[in-house]
Amino acid sequence: LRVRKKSASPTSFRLTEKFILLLVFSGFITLCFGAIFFLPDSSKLLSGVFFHSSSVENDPNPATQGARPEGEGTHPGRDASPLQGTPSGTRTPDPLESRTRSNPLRHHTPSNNNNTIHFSRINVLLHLVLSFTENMGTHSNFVLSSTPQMMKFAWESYKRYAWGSNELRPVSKQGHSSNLFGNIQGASIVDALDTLYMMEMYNEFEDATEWVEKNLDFNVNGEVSVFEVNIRFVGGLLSAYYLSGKEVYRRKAVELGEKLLSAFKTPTGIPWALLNLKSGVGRNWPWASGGSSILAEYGTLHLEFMHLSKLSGKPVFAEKVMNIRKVLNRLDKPQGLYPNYLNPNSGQWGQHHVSVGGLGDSFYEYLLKAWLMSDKTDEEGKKLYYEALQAIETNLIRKSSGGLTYIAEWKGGLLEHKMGHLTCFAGGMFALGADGAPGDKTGHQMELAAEIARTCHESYARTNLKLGPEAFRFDGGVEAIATRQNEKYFILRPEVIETYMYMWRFTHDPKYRQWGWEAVQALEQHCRLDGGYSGVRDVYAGRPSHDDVQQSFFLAETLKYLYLLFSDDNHLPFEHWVFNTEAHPLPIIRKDKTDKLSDLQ
Ligand code: DMJ
Repeated sequence: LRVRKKSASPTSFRLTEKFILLLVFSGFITLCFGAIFFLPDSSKLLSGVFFHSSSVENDPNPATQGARPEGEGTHPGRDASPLQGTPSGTRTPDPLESRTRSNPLRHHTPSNNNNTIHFSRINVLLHLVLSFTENMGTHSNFVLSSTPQMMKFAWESYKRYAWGSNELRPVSKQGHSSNLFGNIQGASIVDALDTLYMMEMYNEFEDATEWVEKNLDFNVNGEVSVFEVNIRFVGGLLSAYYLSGKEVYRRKAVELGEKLLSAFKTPTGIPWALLNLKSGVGRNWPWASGGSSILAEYGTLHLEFMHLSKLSGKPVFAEKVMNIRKVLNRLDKPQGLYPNYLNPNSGQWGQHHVSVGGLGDSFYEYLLKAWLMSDKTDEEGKKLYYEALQAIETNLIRKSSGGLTYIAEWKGGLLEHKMGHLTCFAGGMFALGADGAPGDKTGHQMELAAEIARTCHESYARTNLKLGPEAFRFDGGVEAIATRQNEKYFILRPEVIETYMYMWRFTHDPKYRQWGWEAVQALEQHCRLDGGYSGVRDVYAGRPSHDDVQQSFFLAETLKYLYLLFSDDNHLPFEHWVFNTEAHPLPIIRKDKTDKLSDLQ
């Protein structure tokens, strides 16, 4: 002991040790002086990162306090401008270029700088040191569970155990493929591309690009869901193209789109649900009301197909989806509602079941977004959306005795007082559409949106695991609770977080970030396993039983919407982008670009 004590004494330092100490000390002093003299510009940035301005102080969300900037990856460079090669050949400024390179969990943007506090250089330095040490300790849990960290873990787990398969089985640590994708592989890779890019995980994005170049193959003998392949693969490829400018993504998207065209070979042009990519033979789900096509499937092609026409210069894609509109316009709508089933041979409705959740949901979403994506030139899309919304409000939206607003399901005029997790996306949709609502209804639609968000939050809050059930009911004495065993599961779905994200963007009410943070904690606690993230079988159980699937939409949507919930508003701003139903951002097609597409609209 004595010997050690002696050797540690400063008086006993040897010359070389003294020299090293001097070097370190003088390095530190130089750093401080450098920072003091070069801080004017960075002080703004640092004040956003390390200090809480007034609005941050009001925010109770632990997620938003004391965040440190994520290490930035290396930008992979662009082959070309994301919007080059359009039919009109004019370059539209890349909306992404204008965004801040910000930490997803940082509140303040240059545009929010009114309330940025300007500190003296010395103060900035002092706070920098203090915040750094503070963050090292108290916020380590938070830093670990922040969204990019979650994405990194989900991605690396998939890469380690299931690379090239469609999805990951995180318990059995192997690949998984549902029958939705036929023999197409790599759903998680394509679905994750834009999330990786947005989170500046450029090395991972490059790995994914290499896989797409070498392995993504649509010449497969297998039957795919036209809807699923469109929203995940076509949507994912289009967004990857618009974000990165890499030609391979444009080429692959158009190649797949061309294959999907065979699905439209029906007497009415309403596409089949299923298609064999090799033979080009289509059919419908055997369970769907006498061979009907499904509203949410044939009604969720519009955004992607308009972009395919734009990027390929071929009007055929836009023609196919505009024809779907024509068929629908000719039909009578019971009470103004759109039934979930439509026979592609006869052009007549099947069973009169109506839903804003499964089987109906994204049809309504795409009416609104078709209008927004057309730079508000698609007046028909707008009219159809607001008319449909009116019919939904009259016939499906109800308030429980406990004061929770919900959207019921309609079966031939009778209401089933059940709301699906899928239906929870509608809060975000109502908020997104509120601004354009006719007849002074903006405020009303925002209220409706907020009420749906609250109800969906309650469906999470009333469970043991604090994750939402697949469906919850408002009958038999319960409110926002699943009563049937087969409705108690949670498969990492995004819709509730999607609504929080839209509500946050439009209201800046901190409760939406607080609710998002609750979801992050529940996901980390109950869904994160050694081998990735898994869904759970019963959200009311004391302990989670895992379903062993990391859904590709967890990477495409759930984590992306979480990231955007905690990002600056100018990160993929709504003035420039719309999200397809799988959360793949597509740029708005500007009306000043007169091309074939505008004619078709
Ligand atoms: C996603 O594939 C899409 O959001 C789709 O519109 C509905 N279902 C899943 C996620 O729950």
